[in-house]
Amino acid sequence: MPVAQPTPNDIALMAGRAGYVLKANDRGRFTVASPTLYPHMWSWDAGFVALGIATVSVPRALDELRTLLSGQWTTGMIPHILFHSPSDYFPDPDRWRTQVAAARPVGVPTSGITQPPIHVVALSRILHDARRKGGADQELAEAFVVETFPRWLAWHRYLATARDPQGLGLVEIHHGWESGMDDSPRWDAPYSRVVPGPMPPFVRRDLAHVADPSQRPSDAEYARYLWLVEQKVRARYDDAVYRATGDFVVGDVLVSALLAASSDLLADLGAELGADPDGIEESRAIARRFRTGVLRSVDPATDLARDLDLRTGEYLSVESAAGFAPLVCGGDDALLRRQRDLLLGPRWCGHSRLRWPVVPSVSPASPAFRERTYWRGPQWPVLNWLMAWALNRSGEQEAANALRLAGLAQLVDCDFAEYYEPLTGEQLGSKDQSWTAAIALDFLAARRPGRRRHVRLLTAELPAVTPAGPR
Ligand code: 9WN
Repeated sequence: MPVAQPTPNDIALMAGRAGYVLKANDRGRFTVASPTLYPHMWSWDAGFVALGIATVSVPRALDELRTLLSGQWTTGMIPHILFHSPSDYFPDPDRWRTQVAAARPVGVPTSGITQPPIHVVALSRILHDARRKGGADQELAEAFVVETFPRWLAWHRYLATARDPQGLGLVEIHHGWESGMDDSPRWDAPYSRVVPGPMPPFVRRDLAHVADPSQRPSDAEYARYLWLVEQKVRARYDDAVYRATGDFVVGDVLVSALLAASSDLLADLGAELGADPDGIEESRAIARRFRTGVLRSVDPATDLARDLDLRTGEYLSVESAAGFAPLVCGGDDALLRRQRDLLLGPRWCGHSRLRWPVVPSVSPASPAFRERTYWRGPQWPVLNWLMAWALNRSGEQEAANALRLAGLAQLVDCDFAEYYEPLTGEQLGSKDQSWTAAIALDFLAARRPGRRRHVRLLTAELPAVTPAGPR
């Protein structure tokens, strides 16, 4: 079904409203993931937020990443939440009890687990914007890359060593939250072996912020999530101790693909700006190893990458969007073309029942598909952005643009929901979600190699509109 194009008025409104959402969620030097449900700084949200803000302000985008780095542990780990002030979000710092870990940062309470390494992807987008603008923005961004190169490398090195001690080329996650896709069916088999033991009682607070509890993970799932937190605390957040004692240890293909892509980019940025040659070589080696791990996991029967349950040694075959990890890390052109066709075809974005031809979190043709439940089927605009970014980077501009146009059409209501019901287009979860607004800004300001238009026209007929006022 052809996508109805937003009108010029829609586009101007969307740009203005997206900027307004990000401004309203701005807390000075960081942005809350959403005003109600997620009133803190989340790690991968911050990456998307920073690249969206960069379309408006390069210095503010860099501040976002600098604030995130203030939470980095001495192991190199970037934690998944930085808690700058008290709130009703649960689990809170009292539950994470990261004071048991010697590696925690001083100055800001954090959680004790990770999220996907999108940050250097964001940094490269910010640098691109800064160079297009030139002058002080360019100087600032280049100096930031040089200054923070060792910090990003330490983050990637942490994932490549503490989280892949056997050198499998797959980053090991210790909690579904580390994948960013909390209740994805990817994790059903490993979670079925997580049996909560004795732990302090808890009251969920997320349900107070959504209209319908069925959009969120169930209570049984939450008990498992909190049990894994308990196991991390008992291991004092030591990865080797957790590996020996914890219930959930899985090699995640999308995290691995992002590590490979981010490491490629970090090496390129470092080479351009004169970073330490050993660091550049280390980065390239990380990229090679994790690209190999991802490609090795591909199921020849489906052409999708598979997570590896490291407790059982079994690959996990689920038709989730993470299966497109090879698009993100590249390395096999023939597979890339097959994945492109699969993604745009009838099992995925081209499925006849979809309201918008936008990447769903799980294939609507899969028995695991649930159209209203969190990461079990709904469309997450950031995931669509990621696939569009990956296609674009691989030279698949037409396919990338198809996802981009459909993604913009989906957001035309300007509510910037956390996720969308894929069959009806209904908004689900939180409204005014920062990363959704951020990727809208980025989509509106789509880049062309070597230059960047103020707004890439949705159709050749539409006039150009600058997303955040005149430059
Ligand atoms: C737990 C903030 C985060 C996203 C995740 C998304 C959701 C948290 C939650 O919200 O996770 O980290 O409480 O459900 O699954 O991807 O980063 O937007």
